[in-house]
Amino acid sequence: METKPPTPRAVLVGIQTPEVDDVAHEASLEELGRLVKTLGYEVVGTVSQRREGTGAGSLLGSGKLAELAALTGGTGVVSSMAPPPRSKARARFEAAAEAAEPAEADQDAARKPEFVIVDHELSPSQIRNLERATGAEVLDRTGVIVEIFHRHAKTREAKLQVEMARLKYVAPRLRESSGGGERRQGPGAGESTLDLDRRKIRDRLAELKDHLEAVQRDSDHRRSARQDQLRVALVGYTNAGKSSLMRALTGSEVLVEDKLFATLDTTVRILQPETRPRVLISDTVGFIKQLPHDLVASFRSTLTEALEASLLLFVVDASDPTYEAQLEVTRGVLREIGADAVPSRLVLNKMDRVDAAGRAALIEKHPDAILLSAHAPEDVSALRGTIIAFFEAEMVEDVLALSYAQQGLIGEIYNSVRVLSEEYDESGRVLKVRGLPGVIARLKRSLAAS
Ligand SMILES: Nc1nc2c(ncn2[C@@H]2O[C@H](COP(=O)(O)OP(=O)(O)OP(=O)(O)O)[C@@H](O)[C@H]2O)c(=O)[nH]1
Ligand SMILES: [Mg+2]
Repeated sequence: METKPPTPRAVLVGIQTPEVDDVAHEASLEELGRLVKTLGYEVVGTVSQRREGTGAGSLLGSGKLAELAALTGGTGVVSSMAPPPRSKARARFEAAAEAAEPAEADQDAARKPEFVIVDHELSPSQIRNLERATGAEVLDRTGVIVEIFHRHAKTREAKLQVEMARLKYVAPRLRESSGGGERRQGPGAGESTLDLDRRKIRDRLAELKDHLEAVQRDSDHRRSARQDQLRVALVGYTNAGKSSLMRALTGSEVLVEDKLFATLDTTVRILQPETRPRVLISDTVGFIKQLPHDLVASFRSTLTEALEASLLLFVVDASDPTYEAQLEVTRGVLREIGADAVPSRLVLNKMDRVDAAGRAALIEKHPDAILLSAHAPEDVSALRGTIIAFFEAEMVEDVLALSYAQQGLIGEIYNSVRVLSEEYDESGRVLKVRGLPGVIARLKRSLAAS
């Protein structure tokens, strides 16, 4: 008989520190819930507490900790005994997942959550303490995001990058497996199993780094081939609708999903209907608050794509009450990598979900923004017009002279600038062209050199 392993259950935990207001706190937990669902877990409860900070050894006060432990079936106390005890719920869950036995319906309803998911970055000892008190497995926000990236990575580059970020996340959180500080015999003698695991991780990281560099040399090559083209990058918070716009603008079949981090790889497509010169649109990985630093750094190809674009479209889900905070996260990450010098336009998406009063308020707050819905063809075609007008305004007219020996360059010229007229004289062809100044300068250089 076909049986599915039971859906893991999770309790969310959030601390509301004094600088965080109620709306932001709620939104953050809601977003964590969506991240957890993206992982395929079911959220069965939330425990939240106001505290001065998130640094306490067991994160929560003892009363709240007991409340959480009551949900997960743990003891509620942080005993100093290693390893952390497993709750009956978690043991049953693991046994069921292994045997893939159908869980009885009533037993399933009574199943306690096997995961505690905390909306903050935790230290390894906080994770250990919470696991001891709850008997559940504890993941923090970073752990969840790293896990999602791990599952969604498709291309070789993304996979390598995510494995590196994951190892960097895991390494400091490794704990002694049962048997504690036992010493090994033979090669590596004198190292504890923990040291050995850490050494393996270091070796693996070095290996990954080499692979990654090779893959990136390749993609740098492809990118530099696109260097002089008219390029637009769609950037923004996860789930804002970047891939939907990409699809609508380019007629491509990129993945659109109501999931966080549906896109992990940069894709580049031509704006349709095609223009001359043509415009390339790139879709990029979404951002999220507290995006782990290693992951930001590792998404080099996305970020480079943004840095090298002539125009950034900041896509925002305007129907989300926290859209401004989301926009700030996006701006912050791009500022960090120096992409704030690239010209940009704000695109307020999902306007079909915003009422008239909301629309008026958005216009007042962001008078220069483009308001649209990625699902409305007339909006998308207006955006296409805006993109074309942007490049049109940057373009200049100039004259290129080709000798008869240089006719081989004609294809490249037609691809990178618009040819307004062609004339022939005794020395060759004279083209009147319109294009970006940088592109024309490069064409002149290659004509002079050939
Ligand atoms: N109502 C409405 N929904 C939209 C609009 N644009 C996108 N969506 C929906 O929003 C969800 C996310 O869209 P995506 O295009 O995958 O978002 P993304 O920005 O690429 O997300 P990531 O790849 O996760 O960063 C999907 O369910 C889309 O159908 C819109 O204009 N209106
Ligand atoms: Mg996407």
